Amino acid sequence: MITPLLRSTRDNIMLKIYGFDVSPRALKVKMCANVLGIDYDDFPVNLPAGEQKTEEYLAIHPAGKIPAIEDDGFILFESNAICKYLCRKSRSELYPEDLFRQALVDQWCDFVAIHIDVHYVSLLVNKVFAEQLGVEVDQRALMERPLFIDQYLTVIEGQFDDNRYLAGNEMSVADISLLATIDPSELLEIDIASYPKLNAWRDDLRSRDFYRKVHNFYGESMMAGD
Ligand SMILES: N[C@@H](CCC(=O)N[C@@H](CS)C(=O)NCC(=O)O)C(=O)O
Repeated sequence: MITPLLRSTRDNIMLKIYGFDVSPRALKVKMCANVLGIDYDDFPVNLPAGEQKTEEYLAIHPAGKIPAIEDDGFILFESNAICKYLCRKSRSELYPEDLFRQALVDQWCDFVAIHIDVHYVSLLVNKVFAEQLGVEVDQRALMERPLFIDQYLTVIEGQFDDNRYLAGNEMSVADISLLATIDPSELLEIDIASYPKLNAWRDDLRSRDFYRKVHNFYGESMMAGD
């Protein structure tokens, strides 16, 4: 059954997040709202049921993708753009105003999106959700994606040699982006422990409230595998 969209369950909440629980990109937006202390209404869009392609949802995202937000009537999509918007709205240093620091945060957000996120999502689709989504398993993706992931997680591991966080010694929205992107690692049999500095950074962030609040699907899977 299609969930009714555009109807808030709580009238006093301005921010609506359209997402899907197993989407790392949607979890990223929720983690970001949590860090910033922004209350939101969760609007699940059922991807396997095709809810993202309904006329009602296409009015929010013309390509029928999640996540998207509606903030007091302002509609925005693309998870990184949403997180940066929420940070700027909250005047948070998670997206610093300083020209150089902001450029580095942008650099790492783009790096994660272009070189890591796409490979994780392809693995997620092919290894876990192909049947549910009714798509044929791409065997080449199953072979190649882990190699790309290793190549680029090795770069991230090197970045933690001299930095506590991804874009320097202060936590930024780039950390939230990476944390959400690699959230399904256990499910995908990607051994984060083989990147010790990345692993320690991840353990630290996963112990925090903003993460634990969205820690449901993957969390349960990870615990089952622990
Ligand atoms: N670059 C976008 C990716 C959005 C995206 O592709 N979302 C996927 C789920 S993670 C989706 O909505 N897929 C549904 C479809 O393509 O029908 C972002 O970061 O927000």
